[in-house]
Amino acid sequence: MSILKPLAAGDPDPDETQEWIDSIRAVIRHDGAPRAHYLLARAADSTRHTGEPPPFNATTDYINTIPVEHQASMPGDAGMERRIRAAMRWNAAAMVVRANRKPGDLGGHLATYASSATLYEVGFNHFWRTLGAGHPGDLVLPQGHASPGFYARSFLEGRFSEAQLDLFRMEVLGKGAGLSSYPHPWLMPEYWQVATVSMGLGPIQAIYQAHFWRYLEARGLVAPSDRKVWCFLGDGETDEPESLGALSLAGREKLDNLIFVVNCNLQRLDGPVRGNGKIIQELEGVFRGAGWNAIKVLWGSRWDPLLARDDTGRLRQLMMETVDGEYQACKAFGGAYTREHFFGKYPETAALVAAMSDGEIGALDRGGHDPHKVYAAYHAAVHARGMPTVILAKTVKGYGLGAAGESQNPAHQKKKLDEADVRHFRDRFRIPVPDEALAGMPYYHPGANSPEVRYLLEHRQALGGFLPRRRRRAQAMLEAPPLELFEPILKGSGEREISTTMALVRGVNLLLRDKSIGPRIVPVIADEARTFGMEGMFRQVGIYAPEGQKYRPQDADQLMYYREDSAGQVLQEGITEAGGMAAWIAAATSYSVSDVAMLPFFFYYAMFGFQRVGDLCWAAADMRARGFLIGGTAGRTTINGEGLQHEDGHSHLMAGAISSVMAYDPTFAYEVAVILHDGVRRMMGEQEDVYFYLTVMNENYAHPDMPEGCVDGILKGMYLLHEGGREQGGRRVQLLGSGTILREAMAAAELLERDFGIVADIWSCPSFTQLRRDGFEVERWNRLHPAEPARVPYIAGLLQSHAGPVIAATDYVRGCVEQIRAFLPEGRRFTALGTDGYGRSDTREHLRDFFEVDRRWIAHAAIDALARDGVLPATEPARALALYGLDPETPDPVTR
Ligand SMILES: Cc1ncc(C[n+]2csc(CCOP(=O)(O)OP(=O)(O)O)c2C)c(N)n1
Ligand SMILES: [Mg+2]
Repeated sequence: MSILKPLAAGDPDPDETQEWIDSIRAVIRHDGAPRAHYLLARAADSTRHTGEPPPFNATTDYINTIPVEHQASMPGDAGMERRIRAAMRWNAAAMVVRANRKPGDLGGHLATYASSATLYEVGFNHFWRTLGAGHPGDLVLPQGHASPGFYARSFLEGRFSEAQLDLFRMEVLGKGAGLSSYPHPWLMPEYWQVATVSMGLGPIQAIYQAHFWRYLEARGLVAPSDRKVWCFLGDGETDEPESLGALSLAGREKLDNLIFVVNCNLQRLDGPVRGNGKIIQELEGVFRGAGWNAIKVLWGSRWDPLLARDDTGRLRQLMMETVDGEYQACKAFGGAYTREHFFGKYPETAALVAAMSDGEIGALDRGGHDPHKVYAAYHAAVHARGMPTVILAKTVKGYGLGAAGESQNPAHQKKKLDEADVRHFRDRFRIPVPDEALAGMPYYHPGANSPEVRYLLEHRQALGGFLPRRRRRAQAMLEAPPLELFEPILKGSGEREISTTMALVRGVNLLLRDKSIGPRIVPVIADEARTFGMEGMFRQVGIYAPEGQKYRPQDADQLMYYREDSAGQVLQEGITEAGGMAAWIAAATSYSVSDVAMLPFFFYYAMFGFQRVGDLCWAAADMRARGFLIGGTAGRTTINGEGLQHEDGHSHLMAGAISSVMAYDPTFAYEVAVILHDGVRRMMGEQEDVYFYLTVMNENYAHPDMPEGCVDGILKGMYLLHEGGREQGGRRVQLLGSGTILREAMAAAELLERDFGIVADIWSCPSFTQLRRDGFEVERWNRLHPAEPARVPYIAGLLQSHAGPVIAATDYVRGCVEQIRAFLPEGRRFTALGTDGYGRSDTREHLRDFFEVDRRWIAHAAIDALARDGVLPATEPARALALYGLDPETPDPVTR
């Protein structure tokens, strides 16, 4: 038990220290470790009252957390696993090296998987269960750039051919058989389950997956199980705020279905992660502080005898005081260097290795490369109860690459090996590739019937089958409700003035009552429910709280009190859009990950969606997420008092950049109903891999009944809302709008008629994005089919029979309506109005004047267009400016 011996250095009275340790050991022997912990905690407490800083330390010695005598021993054949691992290392490297010998600079990574092969292989052989008949499956989130290792395993398993390995990063040439650079369910929909390569998104998603699984269990939607989320991340990756930002949720909710494995190779892309410090100690403190079970796997088994002989405590002292930059140098320069610069620092430590050769010193492996140590840590992790576990595994970046990259600063970007490097690699891992074949770095497969492959397959069979494997559709088909379900919002509001936000919340409430879809709805909120008028849901369906409600809420006597419930349906994630989005993704991919299709609605405030968490929005699409994102109280002039950094004038451009996002900006309640219905139909009924984005606003006005025959147009993005009468002398214009600004266009039509005798047709355009998509599709088809009759873009078809210039205005930047310019009927004049520039606070009226999107500016733009077309005398625009009080010298809003 040398680890309990006191460190001599800095200890003024080692004997006294030893006495204390002996008595604690006696307590452990007689009453168990929990009692010993209790006594120590009370003793430490009593020191806090002395005025000295608290003595408690969140970190422990720089040695393995699990002592040798408590290590679970690894079943199976360690020699066999070593040979299999070697083959995977080789093939993973061969894939990258071969790819980079082809023209095209395909890139790829050697060093990351080289450092983490053991971490993955112990999981594959002994722990990770596949989704399938007997088990709901563990979910493994790999480090994205370790993907060659996954492909290498699948190759040995017979899932991929050599030809496919040669299509690594050649997905175009591969025509569906190529292997994607990183985990991408969009590109390999039956293989990868998650998209993780954007640093930080894996960890935060993992936490919310584990959280969401508990939610599904608590709500009785899945049976409780022992399935786990395993998330691999790099030590450099922990710099990302998303990586560590949600740790406290996992600690607070005691998510013992969650295991993080941090591959601590001490390096990131450019160099050391913490050259002057110790990343593992830093992380240990952070995770422990957040309520995690932290297991350090620092040293391989060959260190055990040295530590056992460390009677003076010098070795542990040395381990603690050596910084990561030095550890890296030891691995880069080898045994002789390590003897001199590490062990040589103290006579006691030099003596410990005096009888060892330099080769033996060099072979003192780090813990993350020792399957026995890794197994013991995983074993402890899956058996931990009441807290999530992090395994901090110390590894070597580029392990085995030797001079070509092992522990070298540029290792991350190493993707080529020359023949000498290849030979070294082959020899180190004893790969049976003959000298004469080395130059081509051929793949190595021991044969489908080899003991290695049989071993591999048997172990996977015992764990349910191959991994990764992705389910494309939930097995159970759900019936989407008919449009009539939304009857109350399809018909007009009469005199009552409501907002589209209210209409939407009403729609979600109607869905909540639907027998088939209702239980699948997941309202996700980042502390803005009251903003959207959704507080009624608190009482109605409850807020998910794993421990129920242990207090009497302040508003308990109110009808709509703050009700927390262990089976609550609302996910109130607190003020974290990243957390809300990660929870939404977990729900939106639950059809695949858990075979339970859910329909999440994430309501976020203003521009804190695509702008704030755009990378997660992208990952969601990549993962074929299905659900609704709701940009609540949106628009640059409609959330009038909020000013810059709130008012959203551009999210539709961002949403429109993601092909599987259907983005809408409705004006009327019935439009909301039609879009909602279509989303539920497509995503839940048809199980289509799309997601919907709606912006809804907080301006109250009366909503009309749904006009006949507009459903299709709403969904396509445009329909005729009001047909003007007959015009005279070509005095006709087409006014287009969306959101609340459509109502300004309607008002502009009245001004035009009254003041200038101009007739306007009014078009509601809930989605300029959809109009643009249709336009591009038609344009491309026409280009590729020159001999066939040309097709007409949807918008051009609508406007062909409606003469006059087109004026389009919304509460978003001009680029938003600009999307349709190319698809208008030939020669049609077009004016785009929008809210470009920085937001600011004022009344809606003032803001719409400022951004030049109110009825007067729209009317003036129409008159200007007609004058340019020669329909109106050239003096009319000036008359309009004067009549409507528009100052031609007012500075452009984008400059202010
Ligand atoms: C958000 C984001 N920024 C940058 C990158 C580019 N990148 C890929 S790997 C890497 C270094 C990773 O270092 P570490 O997390 O320590 O992983 P290791 O390869 O050392 O295991 C970087 C910067 C990325 N993938 N995602
Ligand atoms: Mg690293």
